[in-house]
Amino acid sequence: HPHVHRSAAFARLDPAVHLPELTQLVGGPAGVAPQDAMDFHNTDWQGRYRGASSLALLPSTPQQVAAVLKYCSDHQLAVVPQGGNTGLVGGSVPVFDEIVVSTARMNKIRSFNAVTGVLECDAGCVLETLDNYLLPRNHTMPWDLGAKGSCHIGGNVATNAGGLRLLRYGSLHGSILGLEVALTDGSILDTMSSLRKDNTGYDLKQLFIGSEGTLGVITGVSVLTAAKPKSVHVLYIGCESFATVQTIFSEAKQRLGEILSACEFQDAPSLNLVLQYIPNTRNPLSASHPFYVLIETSGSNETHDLEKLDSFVEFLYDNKISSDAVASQDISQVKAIWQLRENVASAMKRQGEVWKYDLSLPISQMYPLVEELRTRLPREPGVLAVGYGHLGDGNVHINVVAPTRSESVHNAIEPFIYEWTQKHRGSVSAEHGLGFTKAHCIGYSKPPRAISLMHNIRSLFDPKGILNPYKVLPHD
Ligand code: FAD
Ligand code: 2HG
Ligand code: ZN
Repeated sequence: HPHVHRSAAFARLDPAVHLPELTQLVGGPAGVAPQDAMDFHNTDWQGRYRGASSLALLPSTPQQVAAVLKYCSDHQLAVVPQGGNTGLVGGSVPVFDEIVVSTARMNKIRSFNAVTGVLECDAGCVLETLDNYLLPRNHTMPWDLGAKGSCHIGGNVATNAGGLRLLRYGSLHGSILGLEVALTDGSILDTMSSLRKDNTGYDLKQLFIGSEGTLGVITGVSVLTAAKPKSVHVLYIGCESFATVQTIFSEAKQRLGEILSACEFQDAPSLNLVLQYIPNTRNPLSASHPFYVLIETSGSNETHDLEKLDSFVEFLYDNKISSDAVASQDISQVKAIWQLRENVASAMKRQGEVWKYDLSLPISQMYPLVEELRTRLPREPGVLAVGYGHLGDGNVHINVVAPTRSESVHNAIEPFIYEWTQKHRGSVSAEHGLGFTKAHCIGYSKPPRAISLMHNIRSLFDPKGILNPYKVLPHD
């Protein structure tokens, strides 16, 4: 990391002194990850960052987490909170020798109320495991993402993950009813609650949603789950232009109304990479198109939903908005179509080195940016830009891939892409957070006064600055 130096403020782990004491705080050797697991804990999902930590702790209770944080704070040892380690901005792995504190062993469901839909669980529960628990109980998680098989609910909260259901259920700021958080002073902040309404003072839990491990370690989560929809359908639509993509979104809102539950888009190069790298995928349409829109409907009455969907497709055909659309016929086709969109990130990774941008922009500006970016990129074999994302949420993912990490590609993209986003009053991180990759980019989306208040809040919760150093906020 040429632009970051290890802070001299931090102590180095002394295996003779710190290790036995920390091992005791996590209840013995079972609370310490084996050495052969350190490669996993040190390396991010993209394989872009590799830390040099020699210790990952696996506490099994909130009390253990709090004790570890107090010990590390007292001994000036830096810490990285880690969930499923699927984050995309280098926030979940050590930059240098920080101690990893993982939620992997805190994975119990605490309670579920089938009347209110409130689920309380440990922070280390895997998102998909929670959904599989809820489905037979006629409920579902109010968010979903491609990383569901590995990401932890604590990590989702810490990143304020967006994902594929935000259009329907809103952000985690609404779905999370309470949190339990271990703090660096050794205390546990208990705001676990099943109340939807509670205006008693400042809503402190909101601060931890999207705090990316800089304010405390989330150990417990209370979430308002959703009723499981009885009828779910997916429509995959081929489009000839990005103007058509926008028309489809606005018509879908009008014509599908309350059953519209997701609206995603992807361009042809992003679909082609999925078809190339992900086994058992195929384009379900009769031809290739420059753009594809994925629409999901979720409702409670199959006949009613199908009637609406059919007439929506008819509308698209009659008005020559698209001439090529396919609707899922059963739940396996729903999944197969979602795979085409969910697997873009995995397919990109197999193609080469990837630069990722996760922008909120006015919808009309999303694709013009991709096109302008393409004109700037070096005309070299294997250099490619793709655009896709959460159309309905105003969130575009722009990924550039090249055969190797290259200065000329990097300089063609940055700072251009950030300046462009700032000019259009967008956000340089819509849903992935700032982490390590984008800690220096916050100024493109937030004014100096906001950033200085964030520094103040951070030092209130973490006066020694041990939590996820070098991440989220600019540092010297
Ligand atoms: P980690 O990666 O382990 O950590 C992420 C950050 O949170 C780090 O800064 C870490 O320090 C902190 N953290 C983790 N756990 C805690 C805790 N208990 N307390 C305090 N801090 C903690 N994101 C989206 O928003 N939408 C998507 O659609 C989406 N799709 C994805 C698809 C794929 C294939 C992948 C690989 C990632 C995707 N992501 C998406 C990125 C997303 O941020 C993560 O997948 C997820 O929210 C992180 O959860 P995690 O448990 O893996 O956290
Ligand atoms: C998605 O929506 C994820 O597929 C990943 O947020 C986006 O990898 C990316 O850029
Ligand atoms: Zn996304």
